[in-house]
Amino acid sequence: MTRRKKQVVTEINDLRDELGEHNYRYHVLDAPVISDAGYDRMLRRLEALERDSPELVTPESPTQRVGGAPLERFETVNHSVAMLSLNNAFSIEELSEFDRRCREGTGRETLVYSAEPKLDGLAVSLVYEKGVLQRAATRGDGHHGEDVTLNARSIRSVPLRLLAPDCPEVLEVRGEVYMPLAGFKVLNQEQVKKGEKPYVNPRNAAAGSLRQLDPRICATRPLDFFCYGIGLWRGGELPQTQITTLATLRRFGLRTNPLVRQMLGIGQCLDYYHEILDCRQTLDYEIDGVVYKVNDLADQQSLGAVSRAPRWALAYKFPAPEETTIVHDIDVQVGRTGAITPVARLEPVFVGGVTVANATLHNQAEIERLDVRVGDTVTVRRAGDVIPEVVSVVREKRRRGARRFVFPSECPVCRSQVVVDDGGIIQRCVGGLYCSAQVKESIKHFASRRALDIEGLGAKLIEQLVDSGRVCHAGDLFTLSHDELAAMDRMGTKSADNLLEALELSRETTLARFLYGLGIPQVGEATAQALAQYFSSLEALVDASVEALEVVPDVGPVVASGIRLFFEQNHNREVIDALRASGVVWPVPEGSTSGPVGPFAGRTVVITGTLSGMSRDQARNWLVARGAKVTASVSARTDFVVAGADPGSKFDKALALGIRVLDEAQLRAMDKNNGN
Ligand code: JCF
Repeated sequence: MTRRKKQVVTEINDLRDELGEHNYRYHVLDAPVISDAGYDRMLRRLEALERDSPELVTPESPTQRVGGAPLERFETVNHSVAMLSLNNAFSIEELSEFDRRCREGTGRETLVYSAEPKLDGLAVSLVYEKGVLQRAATRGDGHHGEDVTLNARSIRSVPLRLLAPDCPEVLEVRGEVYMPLAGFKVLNQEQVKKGEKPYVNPRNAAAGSLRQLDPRICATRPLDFFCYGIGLWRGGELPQTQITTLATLRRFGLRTNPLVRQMLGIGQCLDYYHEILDCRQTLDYEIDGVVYKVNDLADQQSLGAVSRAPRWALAYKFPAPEETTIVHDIDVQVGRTGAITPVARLEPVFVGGVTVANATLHNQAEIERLDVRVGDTVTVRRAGDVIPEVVSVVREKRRRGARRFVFPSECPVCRSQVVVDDGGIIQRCVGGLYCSAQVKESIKHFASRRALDIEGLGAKLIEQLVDSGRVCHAGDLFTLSHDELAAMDRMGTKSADNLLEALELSRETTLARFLYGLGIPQVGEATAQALAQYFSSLEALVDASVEALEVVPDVGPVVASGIRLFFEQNHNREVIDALRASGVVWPVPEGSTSGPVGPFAGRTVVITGTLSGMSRDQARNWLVARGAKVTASVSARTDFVVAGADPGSKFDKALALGIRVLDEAQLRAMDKNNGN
């Protein structure tokens, strides 16, 4: 290398280090030591040097934040450690209950918690290898998210390269991408100026920006990032508490929320909640509560997680915002299980960041309790992702002529009788599959994302298919022809093609998804998962006695009888038979799957090569007994591959797809570590 070139290399490296340092000072420490203009000058100098020596450009150079051609779609990525969401609490009672469970679970008299504001943004995972950002992904369903690397790279507070030389070999950081309020205002002004629709709230704006396929558009959006924890940590020593984890991440150059505090006991947690509630208006971002976490990571491990949320963390939500508006009408909706819900049709009102035109009145008893009448002025409340509800009537504003609502004695859709159910609370149509409203709702549920995930089968199409008599139950979906679909309203050859392809794809499912999709009363996702794990086949489940069902975790006598009753109905069995006859399949694990939901619950695993400690069959049974699904081939849905000696093409495929590969020792370590 010439002396000149050496000088260039040195200057480039120095500039990158300095720019990295200033970026850190600006975004993480909030204590810049140079002006924006000074920063820009250095960046332009670096750009000039790189232009003259393009061979010296690296992806993590500060000049490389924005780039790449627009994508056609986002690739799917697997989260090798599931990205969990948080359980919510809305009252002191629920908060104390959380504390009690955590103390009981850990055997400690008083617990240390971390506390932080709960941002209203989007959870994102960032993977760093040897300190360099490799991948950014959205949470998605917790197991599979979308690859948004190019967009995340344009967020200035996301470091392309970590600062500390002692960062682990592989580090997966988790945090929240959000849009600061000031930036949100400016963005919406620009949207309006361009004749485009403004975003409803900062959360939607952040989500809409991160989901832009053209990285240059996302780069113009004012996004920011706070990290709140780690997913994967390979190599080096793991921090021992949540607080030290955040301090360590901050040292690595990642942005953490300056309002994070350590709390001793639930009393201090409650004080913190009030402090944050009081200073909420002064923050430059939207929050909807505070998050508490058991501070000790070993305690977190021993508490574990239930279905989609950890037992060691809690979001204590702020009271939901309320507004007043007018009830123009009250009518009823018939749900999937026949439950008839009265709904207030409102003068549209902006509450909790969205416009609300309908609010639930829950049931007849609630209408009586509120004494709500058509024409009344009412208070409505919208809590985050919860359905808006009518809270109270403003009695002073009641006008003469306000009309009482008469609850229908027959189903407004199928004219079947309405009976009172569930301890006299819920009104239910007894029409069952005779009621087209129930049929439509159950098909919507069957096709939904967490069930069979049939893309493109929307509510409008389902309505047409049922109303025309062509589809009477989910099993009929798979008998639809191209011409039949293309002839429906708002459909054409192309959308018919797409839907047929989606139907084809959805046929290969899992037993858990299938069971969830059937809409058995009281069987949600977690219970469906537990049932699928316990019973090796659908046949075994269909024939299971109430006693056998009650052995499954979280299945009590009521749920067990509900499941039994469901499978005793001939029409339900017919639908199941029709579905199986039309080729709906799922992988059947070999050997027994009986046993508790294990450390590998929900993971899809592939085995390749010769293992030393156990045979392939033993390994398969070992994994299945711990809750894993063992499949034969590697796909985007594979969570990890276990590789022994002389691995085959599955190994290469895993590498090509970026899927994690474990050896036996790592597998056993993961088992000990409860799947992490
Ligand atoms: O601020 C948040 N929205 C937030 C979400 C903060 C956290 O500490 C979280 C979270 C989701 C999951 N922690 C987990 C485990």
